[in-house]
Amino acid sequence: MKLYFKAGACSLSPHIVLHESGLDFTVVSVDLKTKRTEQNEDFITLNAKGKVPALALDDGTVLTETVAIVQYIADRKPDRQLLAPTGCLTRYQTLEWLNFIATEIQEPFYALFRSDVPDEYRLQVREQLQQKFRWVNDQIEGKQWLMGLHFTVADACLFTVMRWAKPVELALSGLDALNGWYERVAERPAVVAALQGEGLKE
Ligand SMILES: N[C@@H](CCC(=O)N[C@@H](CS)C(=O)NCC(=O)O)C(=O)O
Repeated sequence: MKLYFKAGACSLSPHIVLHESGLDFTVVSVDLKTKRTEQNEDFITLNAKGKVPALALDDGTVLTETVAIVQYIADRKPDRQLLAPTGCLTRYQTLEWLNFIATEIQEPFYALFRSDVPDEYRLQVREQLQQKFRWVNDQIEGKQWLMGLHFTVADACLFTVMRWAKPVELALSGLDALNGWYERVAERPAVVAALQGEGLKE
């Protein structure tokens, strides 16, 4: 399997999950401006949406969309308990988190990275994101991971988008449960390996 990524982007989520899974994979970085890979391939021919992450499977199939990719990887290695089996309520509760993170946190965040967004809208997004992170903080209170005892794909995805708070100076101070959880995630060997693989950590 080959993961197409951009350092620190949403592709970090499947990158973490791949390391957690123990599956064999390689990574290829993509220049999102030129849409060319580090091997000078035309990324658009691989993923017409022009976005990372994209996961090229060994048979040539290309899977896109973070939420789909992390589930696919987790299901390839059920023993790692990154996602509960089909039919288990906890699976759907983890998917509830994945959808919330993708639609309520990841998508709105993009407005804060764009220069063509009116300041008023940007301010509104910042306040809404802070409110959502406060809600997440309350959910994590007293738990080791989002789903309790097991680190899941949802932790990988939340960690990835929470990393974006720093570059846009979104204050998350005082959210002790959330910040404690973030530190625990950051210490996981798979997370350290993914960050190193993207040149984000020595
Ligand atoms: N819905 C997609 C969104 C992917 C996405 O927006 N990726 C960003 C990086 S985080 C990207 O590649 N942007 C490049 C562009 O919009 O041209 C997912 O969750 O995988």
